[in-house]
Amino acid sequence: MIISTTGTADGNGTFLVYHGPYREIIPRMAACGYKGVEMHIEDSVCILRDELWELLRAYGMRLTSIGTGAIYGKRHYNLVDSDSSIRQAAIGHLRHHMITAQPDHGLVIIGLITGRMQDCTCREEFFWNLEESLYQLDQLAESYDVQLGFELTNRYEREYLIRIADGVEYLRSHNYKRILLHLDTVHMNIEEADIRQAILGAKGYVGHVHIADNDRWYPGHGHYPFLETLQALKDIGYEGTLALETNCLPSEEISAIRSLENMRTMLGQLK
Ligand code: LER
Ligand code: MN
Repeated sequence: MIISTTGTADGNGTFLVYHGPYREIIPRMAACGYKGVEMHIEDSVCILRDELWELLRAYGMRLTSIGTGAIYGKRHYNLVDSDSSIRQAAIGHLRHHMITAQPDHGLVIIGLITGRMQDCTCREEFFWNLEESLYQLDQLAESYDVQLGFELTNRYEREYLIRIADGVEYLRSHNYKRILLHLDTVHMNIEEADIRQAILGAKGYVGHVHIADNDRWYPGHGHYPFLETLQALKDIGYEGTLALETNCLPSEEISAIRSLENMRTMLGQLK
């Protein structure tokens, strides 16, 4: 499993570790010992992709994943909206993130940009629009040779597809080639009755994992059962990214250092 830190050049993003221009934060991530990064990008059209890629190469870092949720708050782009032009705007927007992710065949996150019940008229429309949008995104992901991670979020952020078992059933009943589930320890902590069993039931369906303690601080700060989660992920053969979607408290440096130390220690304790 690859440990990634998180960063953004967009000036927002409460639950991210590094904030600032790429030329400043990528060297700091590498100096701390990270080899992977999940960048949260508001709009891939507005970034200097070449500069980002030059810096990643120069510092031996891999762009494992791209966080995409900011645009739901900013422009309300989403995949389930009753207005098809909004759905198409969201798909076009995610296509540009796929281009950013392409050199490392990274994973583009479909989390908050999924949208909510309030964006359409009824449950049937939610699932109908979601299915159609995800098929379009799946084809695009295949053509760009990147992955998509459908993030299961908690009940306060979405009405449907919040538990792992529901996500597995959804993917089983669709024939997506590039979409897997994206788990997040904060959401699992709220929604799963038995985290180990839930993960064991998702064998073959997990594509990405967000790591943060129950209070969104670095792992080890709170009471989330990381060893159980990491052992279950190992037991299902998960070899993907563990991306630290934590806040930067008490400071960027302490959050980044403790996250890496604690994750390495726990990964070393797995059977
Ligand atoms: C996005 O990855 C996520 O987990 C959200 O809950 C953050 O608000
Ligand atoms: Mn998350």
